[in-house]
Amino acid sequence: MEQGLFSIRMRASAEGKHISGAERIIRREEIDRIVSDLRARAFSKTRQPDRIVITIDALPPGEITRLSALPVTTSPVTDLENARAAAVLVLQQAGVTPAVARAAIALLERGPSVYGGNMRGAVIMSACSGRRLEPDQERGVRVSRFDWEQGAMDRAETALAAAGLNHFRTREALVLATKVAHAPGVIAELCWSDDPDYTAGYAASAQNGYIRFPRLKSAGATTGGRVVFVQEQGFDQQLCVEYLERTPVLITWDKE
Ligand code: WAQ
Ligand code: MG
Repeated sequence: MEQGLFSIRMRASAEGKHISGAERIIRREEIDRIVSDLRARAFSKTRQPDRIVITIDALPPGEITRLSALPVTTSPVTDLENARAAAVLVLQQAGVTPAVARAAIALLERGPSVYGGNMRGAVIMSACSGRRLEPDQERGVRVSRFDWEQGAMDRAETALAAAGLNHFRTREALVLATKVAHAPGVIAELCWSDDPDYTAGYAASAQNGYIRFPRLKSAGATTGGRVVFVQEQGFDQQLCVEYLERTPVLITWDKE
């Protein structure tokens, strides 16, 4: 039994449009420091927010799920078309039909919202039929309530830096991908950023780990997102979404 952990989440927006968000799972004595970090982060983007919401919820006492961070591999493929073809192969190995993997790439390229453009959350896609299964196809499913376990972020940062991976986006994407890879019904995930300056993406699964591709989209492209592939047969949407949005998960770093 564990007590005293809090979920803290920040959302910054301007004129109703989302600018940035971040979240942590922390101890009570860390609240002041993290509120200050998140506030600084909200103001760190070029676009200044006119609204910042910071929410703090005590996590119900009880066991917290701990998962070991997925192993990270960087693909040597650096040209866009070959990287996408390699990502399709990685997803296929995890059980995604190749045509579905290609459709997911085309969807992120176009902007995955049903109205076009980016989503705040993830698409949930049947790995065999390509059918979209998320409840809201404009917003998507927002993965929440996950963080590094205390001390794990520093160890991960050191180890990833030794492999040449210094960007905070890599560390953040790895924790999210580790939570997602263990969701009920999920077999794989595909992601690349919507940030025009950040071309890296990944294909992740519990089976094959986190495979990074330094270039999964063209520089300057403003569309991106996340597609979570699920086994459609017997898929329990409510259970999966509840886990992604609400189950607190701490990620450990047990590697060198
Ligand atoms: N839950 C679900 N979907 C999310 C979440 C979340 N918590 N956060 C972001 N997304 C979706 C949303 O559609 C965004 O538009 C999209 O993902 C991209 O978000 O170097 O930086 O924060 O190994 O721009 C991947 C490669 C970087 C990192 C991903 O994503 C690496 C990245 P971004
Ligand atoms: Mg972004």
